[in-house]
Amino acid sequence: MAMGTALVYDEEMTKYKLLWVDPACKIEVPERLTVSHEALVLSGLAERCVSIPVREATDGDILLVHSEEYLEAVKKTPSLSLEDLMTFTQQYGDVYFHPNIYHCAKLAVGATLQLVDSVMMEKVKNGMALVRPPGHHSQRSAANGFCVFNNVAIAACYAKKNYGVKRVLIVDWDVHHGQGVQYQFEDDPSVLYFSWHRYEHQSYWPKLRESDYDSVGKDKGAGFNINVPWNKVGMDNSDYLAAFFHVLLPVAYEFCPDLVLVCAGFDSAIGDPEGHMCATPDIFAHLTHLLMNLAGGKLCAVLEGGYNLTSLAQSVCQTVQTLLGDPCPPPKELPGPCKSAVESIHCVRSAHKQYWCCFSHAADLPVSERSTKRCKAEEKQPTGVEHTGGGVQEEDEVKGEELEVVWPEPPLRPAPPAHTVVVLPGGEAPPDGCKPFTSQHTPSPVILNRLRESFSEGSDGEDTLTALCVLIDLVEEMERNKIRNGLALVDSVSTAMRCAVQHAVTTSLTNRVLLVCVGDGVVPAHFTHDGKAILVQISAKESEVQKSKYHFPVYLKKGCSDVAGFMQTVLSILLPLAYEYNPSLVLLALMPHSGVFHDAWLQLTGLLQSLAHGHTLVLMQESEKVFVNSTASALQGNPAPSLGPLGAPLPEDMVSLERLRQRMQQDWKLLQNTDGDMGTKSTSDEHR
Ligand code: Q9C
Ligand code: ZN
Repeated sequence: MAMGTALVYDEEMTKYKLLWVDPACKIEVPERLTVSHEALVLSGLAERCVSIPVREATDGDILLVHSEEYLEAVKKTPSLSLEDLMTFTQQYGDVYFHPNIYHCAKLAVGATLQLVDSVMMEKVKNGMALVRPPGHHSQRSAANGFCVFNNVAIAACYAKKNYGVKRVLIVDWDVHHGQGVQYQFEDDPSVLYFSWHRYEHQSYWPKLRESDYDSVGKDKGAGFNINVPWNKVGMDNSDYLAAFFHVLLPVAYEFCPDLVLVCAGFDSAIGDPEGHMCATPDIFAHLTHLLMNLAGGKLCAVLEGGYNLTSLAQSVCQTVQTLLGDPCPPPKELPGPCKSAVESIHCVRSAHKQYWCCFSHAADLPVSERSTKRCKAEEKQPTGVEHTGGGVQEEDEVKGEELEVVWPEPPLRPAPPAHTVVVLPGGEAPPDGCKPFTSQHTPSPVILNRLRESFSEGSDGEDTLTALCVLIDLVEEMERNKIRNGLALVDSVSTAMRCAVQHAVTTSLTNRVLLVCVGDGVVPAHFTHDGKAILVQISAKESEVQKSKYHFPVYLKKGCSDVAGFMQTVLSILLPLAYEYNPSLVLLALMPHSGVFHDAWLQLTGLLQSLAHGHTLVLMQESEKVFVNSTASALQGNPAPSLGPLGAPLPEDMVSLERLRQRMQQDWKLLQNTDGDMGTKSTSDEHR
């Protein structure tokens, strides 16, 4: 299995800049690259990466996307006079040329291709390329939006050509629409392009009709272009996560890419003078993590925009640190998406419901809202005034004065000294890279007594007690951040779970436990009454009733064995719930004979690692021994295998999941994906 994270960078790409006065271009400065790289070095992240040299792209590479005429024209720019450079520049929008930019643009493409090579040849697991100029706005025969060659579009073509990659997912989290990427792959079903972007009903640059949600792709590529237009500024962590849970991730899993490319622009983060959004740099840890179990972990992030140097550098570090496998910082305060974001998400889902099974039961649009552009433009309010924090109003910009936006530094993300420990019945060898866990402490008499009272019904009383003591000790070591993950093979999942959660909620350290049970079996739900624990059980038992406000039985007709229904549950119900709950510990239980598809279980295990500082305790019934090695591997951050393109979940499951989601969205705002009367209005809407 490939290991390590590549970092592709060369200082040469800082050696061009704007040589004349142009307010539209003055934010694109060499320091964008130097501060990002410097931050990686100072934080110690750079030296943990595998450093990969850049190269110059060849003409052949560039011609994968661009026309010969355009390439020849750009080739001449190094010898142009300043005046001729300015004239040459004027034929394009929001871009500038410099005598050295052609050289840098070749390095930017070459750096991206070096990254793709390292990942595809399994020299590394994943990586990031820090490049200038960016790429996603450039088109077959045009420079645009600071971009000269389309680095990521070229990379997708290159991967298809050189590595036989069948499906590429491009995630464009830059705040601008990468129209260059959209144009390149519009009719191509082998490349799925997802972009969210500041749009404001077509009033924000590049002001294109085709950036709206109803541009879904053409001909064979219909359904493979996904635009999420943000019609307000100030979108925050909740809005971004909602777009991932309710749009990108379900489609991405259904599509099943062989490679994920990220147009990693950080102008979508707080403080950016272009984006005016409010998402904090730590959100990129989560966006990255949520993509890391696709394509067997083959993920290449390539820098695009990002113009607030502080926000940019922090966001780059968050991304790289996640690629390296450090625990994600828990996202705090997720009030749910704002009304405008829900509306955009609703529109995208309905525009794509004919193309993707995961949206087959998505709500239709009210007839009056076929186009957000047409319908909303009239009722449009002055931009930004509803938002606080990130919004800088037009007048301020005219005066040339940006209000200073401040936010706390992202928290540190220390990795515990021990990564994954296992508790196996006597004599079993621990899986690769795991230490067997042995109790360091003898349990206090208080604990022993409590255990004896609650758990010694069985015949082998003392043995059970000893085993439970070990589990309790393990939970405590995880709470102390001495150990990241644990995996225990137990003779009764149900008892072990009851014991672990009871202990966790009675200690002062852990106040929120997320319990996830996969498969049928009696699971005690009484400890969920006060919200100190919440329980999600995915099973085939229809009779299961909700026992408390914090108990969520999810019924699937064929139980966990239906991969599509299982993943739909995980992505659109469990993850948003889990993120909003923000657990301090995750207990993941594999019930006997759950029937869960092995790789789907591993996907779940991997995905849950972004919560609770990465602390998951997995409890598995002894009969499920064949899952031990692979589960331990997933806990250690190794990407789960791809599931293959997913088919349709059973229609009746889709109906019941949708009903459950609608019920839950009253209390859990991150589950909202539908605007209008069927959904409840978010309480956080008023100030937006
Ligand atoms: N105030 C990238 O982020 N200027 N390009 C818009 C509106 C163009 C951004 C001016 C911004 C281009 C890669
Ligand atoms: Zn941008």
